[in-house]
Amino acid sequence: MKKRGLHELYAINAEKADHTVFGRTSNPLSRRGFLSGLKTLSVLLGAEVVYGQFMPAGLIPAAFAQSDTPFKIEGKDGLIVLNDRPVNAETPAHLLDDKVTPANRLFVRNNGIVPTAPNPDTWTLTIEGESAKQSITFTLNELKQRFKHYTYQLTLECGGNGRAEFSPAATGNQWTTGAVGCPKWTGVRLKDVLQAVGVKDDAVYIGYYGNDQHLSRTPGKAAISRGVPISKAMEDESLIAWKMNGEPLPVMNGFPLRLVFGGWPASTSGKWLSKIVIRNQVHDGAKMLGKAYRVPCEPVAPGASVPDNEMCIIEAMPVKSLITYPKSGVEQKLSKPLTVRGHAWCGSTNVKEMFTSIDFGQTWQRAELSRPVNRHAWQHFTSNISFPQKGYYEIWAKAVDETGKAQPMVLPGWNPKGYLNNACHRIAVKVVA
Ligand SMILES: Nc1nc2c(c(=O)[nH]1)N[C@H]1C(S)=C(S)[C@@H](COP(=O)(O)O)O[C@H]1N2
Ligand SMILES: [Mo]
Repeated sequence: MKKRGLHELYAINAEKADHTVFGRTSNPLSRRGFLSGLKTLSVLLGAEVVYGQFMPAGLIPAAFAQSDTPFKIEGKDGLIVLNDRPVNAETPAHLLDDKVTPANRLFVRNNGIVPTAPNPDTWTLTIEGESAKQSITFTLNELKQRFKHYTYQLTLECGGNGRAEFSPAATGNQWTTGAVGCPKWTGVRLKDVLQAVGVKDDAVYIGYYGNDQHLSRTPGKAAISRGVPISKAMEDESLIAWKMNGEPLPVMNGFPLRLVFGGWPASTSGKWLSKIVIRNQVHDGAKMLGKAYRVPCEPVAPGASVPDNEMCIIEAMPVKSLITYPKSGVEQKLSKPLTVRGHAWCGSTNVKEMFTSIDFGQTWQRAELSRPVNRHAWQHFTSNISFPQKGYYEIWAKAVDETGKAQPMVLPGWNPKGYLNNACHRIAVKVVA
């Protein structure tokens, strides 16, 4: 018999999964069924679900939502591997607790075959394209010597982070919450380099090429070649980086050179960077077209088939947050308040307010929120939480951006490839006497 994961069961039919797994039913006519299901759930959790009457049906309790299988990738610690061909691995929420994400805790998302032993001494970066005034090839040393260095803390989040929860399920890596991180990056400004080469007036986009191979190993075929509009390329914080947290980039994260566009889908941040093209049209490289990194321009019904010409390229990532302490499933003494903490970010603006809830979103308590160290860096929150009685709780976290947009509590707009899930993060807490 094929073993099915909890997410898969819930993705196929959430209500049925509720019934199968917990004996819960959301049919209002059988409220008793729901309540007896809650009892089963409480037995499994080992505690009463205190606000159980508010708990949405068809919701996987956070206590069971994150798997914890350890696996080792060179230079990474505690990441959960979702795929080994190509290598893709995410970081459990409680291992993202650092304000600055250490290299060994930054997720890995590869579309092709990682270059073996890239040589920084012979590495070059070429800038060309129909909207470049000339073509220039820089060695790594020339780049470092010719342009001023800058360091920024920049948030990288894969456009598919959170995909695992979409229903109907979307194909691709089943990221839960861990395809995000915010290390410190050092490099030169992309705009300084582009301006040194010369940008024609008709430039609209840049595209990147990296030295990884397509999975088919077809020579000259890119695994991925994406980019950003020229306005994003010209931001001060858009970097060509060779360092992460003061050290050379890990091979898995693009050694020796990569782009970093904070706040935008990380697929724009080309790794093993060898060429940048300045385009007079929207870049049309691998994974720019069709359904890749695009969402329906207008909302669609879950499961709808959407023609390619009604799909729009994802730009800034939406407002989002993550609880990084405590680890989901923690036991907490009733007599002690719990200080939860985590990070919040938004691809286009800053996060303005942060809230937590212990009653499945019935009421919200304001959290303390720090300012970002620079644009496109994540912010940090803390919230002191007291519980009214012992039992099972979920702590939900909700960020609101400067335009007033808040994270949704349920899944946001379904889309064919499962991008942009910024639903509230939640953790399980068992309060004991
Ligand atoms: N050359 C190259 N650049 C790439 C990719 C890739 O496969 N090849 N993956 C992209 C995607 S989809 C993401 S989410 C980020 C992941 O960056 P990380 O592996 O350093 O976390 O790199 C982007 N840059
Ligand atoms: Mo990605």
